[in-house]
Amino acid sequence: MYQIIGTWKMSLDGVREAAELLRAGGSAGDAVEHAIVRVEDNPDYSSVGYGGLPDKDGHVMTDCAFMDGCSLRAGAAMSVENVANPIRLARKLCGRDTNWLLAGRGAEQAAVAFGLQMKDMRTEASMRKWQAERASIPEKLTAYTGHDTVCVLAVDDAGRMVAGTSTSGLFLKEPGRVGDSPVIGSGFYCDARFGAAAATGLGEDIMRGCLSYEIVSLMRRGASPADACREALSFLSARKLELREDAGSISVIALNPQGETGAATTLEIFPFAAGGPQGTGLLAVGKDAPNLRKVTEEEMAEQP
Ligand code: SD4
Repeated sequence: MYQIIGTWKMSLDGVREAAELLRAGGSAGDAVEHAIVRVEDNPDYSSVGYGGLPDKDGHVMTDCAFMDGCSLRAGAAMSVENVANPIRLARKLCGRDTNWLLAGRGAEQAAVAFGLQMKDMRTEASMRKWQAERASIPEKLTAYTGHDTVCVLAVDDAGRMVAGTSTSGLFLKEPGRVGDSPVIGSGFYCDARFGAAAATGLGEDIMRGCLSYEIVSLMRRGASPADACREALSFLSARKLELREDAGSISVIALNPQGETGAATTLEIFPFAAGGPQGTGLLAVGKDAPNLRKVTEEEMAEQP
């Protein structure tokens, strides 16, 4: 049974349209690409794609990934500038035997060779914010509030399963800084036999727990997507607390071949969009409310 989920309220419109594609017999890959492109193209979302917030030097540098769970192949790119839709680049790279994870100039050259649209990803608003805040960069950079990386997982009626991610990373990050989103096993993982998972939040912390692989591995051993998300995240949080660190800002989502979904978070509330034969809507979990629930109209209005 087809199903698609995407992180944060910002993915809701794209997930709704992508669910329609899946209902009409479209592939999981097309659905994931469609849902992510919708967020990348929207300049109101300052953590992804066009209008993303720049690094310390004023460059909008994006990271992205696409993984096909049937072939276990992935494509990903990091520190990429001026590629209009990074997810399309990741998808084009997926399927190669070698050279499927590219960085910087090489990734941009590949995008041009694939004939992908190139575009200045800076907007007046993103540059205004950079101008205003670049003189006072906080010592400890934090994840965005209420929105972050767009991660989309989908399974279609033919059993194909795909994971995709796209982000412009931390605002005011050091040039060359890369988070979890293009790193296989950390920001995303997908094996069509067992399930798919992806993460959003502070990449430096997510990578320390290789969270997405861990979640898929728990599903391989029989856990439901919800239990796998909770177990993997609470293990990392507990480990960080043991090390006298806070639990950090991390949220994860998962999907299994039966179309069951799950999520877990260290935040008060983590909303995500879900679309399937029953319709599309916004669900949420919270650190103290781990069971999946529908987001109320009131909460919906408060989400960026
Ligand atoms: C990263 N998880 O680069 C991504 C997105 C982000 O605050 O900006 N997090 O770490």
